[in-house]
Amino acid sequence: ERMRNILQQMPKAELHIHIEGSLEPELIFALAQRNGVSLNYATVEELRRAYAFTDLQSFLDIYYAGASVLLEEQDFYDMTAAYLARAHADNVRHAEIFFDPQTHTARGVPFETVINGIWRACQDGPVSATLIMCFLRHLSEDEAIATLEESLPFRDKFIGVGLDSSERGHPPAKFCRVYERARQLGLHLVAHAGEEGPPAYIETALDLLNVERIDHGVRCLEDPELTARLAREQVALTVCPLSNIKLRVFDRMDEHNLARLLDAGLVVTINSDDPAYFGGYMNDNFIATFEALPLGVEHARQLARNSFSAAFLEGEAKRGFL
Ligand code: ES4
Ligand code: ZN
Repeated sequence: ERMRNILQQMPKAELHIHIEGSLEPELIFALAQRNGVSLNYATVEELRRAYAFTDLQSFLDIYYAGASVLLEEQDFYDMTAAYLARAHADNVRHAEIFFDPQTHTARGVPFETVINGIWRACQDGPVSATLIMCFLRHLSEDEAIATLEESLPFRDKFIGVGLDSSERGHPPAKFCRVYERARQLGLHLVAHAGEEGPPAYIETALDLLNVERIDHGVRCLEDPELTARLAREQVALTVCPLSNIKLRVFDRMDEHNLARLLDAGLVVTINSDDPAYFGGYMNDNFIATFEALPLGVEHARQLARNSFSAAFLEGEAKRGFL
């Protein structure tokens, strides 16, 4: 109970949240109605019952279906405003939010509709928030490059690029050229690696893409040399405990390796990934992790400190949070 209060009240940063994954079933139905989009589910309850995932791909199929109700700039605004209000309630003081433009442009929604809606909500929101544009790794590198070019008129509205969607069979090496171009543009670089994919993907994300943080990265412990390197170079891992259970990266929370990652000296952070789909927001992730693993107040403070030190904040803003 005391621990729960500490976790809830602690100021924290969220560094791994897909905004499309914050779309709650109730908002999916409301937007479907507002936009005249038909869904394959009759009720909120029926949709929720479909959230029985067996792996990353079974989740992604439903996640892309849910996102199909987003058509107008106001829809993207409303989704983002709802997430920021929820994050604020969890004492999140800063969020670096992923968005997936290709999920929407492929359906005919203009790039500017997506980014303007999300960005405007960030400007209006109760917490500091910045945007990271993700490329869908199941699509080609040429499509990622076209997306980066399309984003250039909005260069000042996002701070970095990331890589998400189906990991297996789509290694970081596939995206060398687009990451080099993003680097030249002065963008921050992150990538999902070592969630379902092997430790080698973490290594190539660092060596070939020059990423500054690894999203997930939990499979690094299978490779002791890689683990030592991540500790030495203080590469942050944005770990998402409830996501890892729902997508069966670990069978049960008491088998999660987060405590071992911390013990190895890694810069671990706790994040929600797709909170509407995985059973909770930031504090739900902290509480579930601390209930299952041998972690105490010092670990909590370390995780909160890590979230700000790993954030892409600079100068006065960073010092203010640390
Ligand atoms: C994602 Cl958990 C996860 N992994 C990869 N891509 C994603 N997109 C949204 N959630
Ligand atoms: Zn993710």
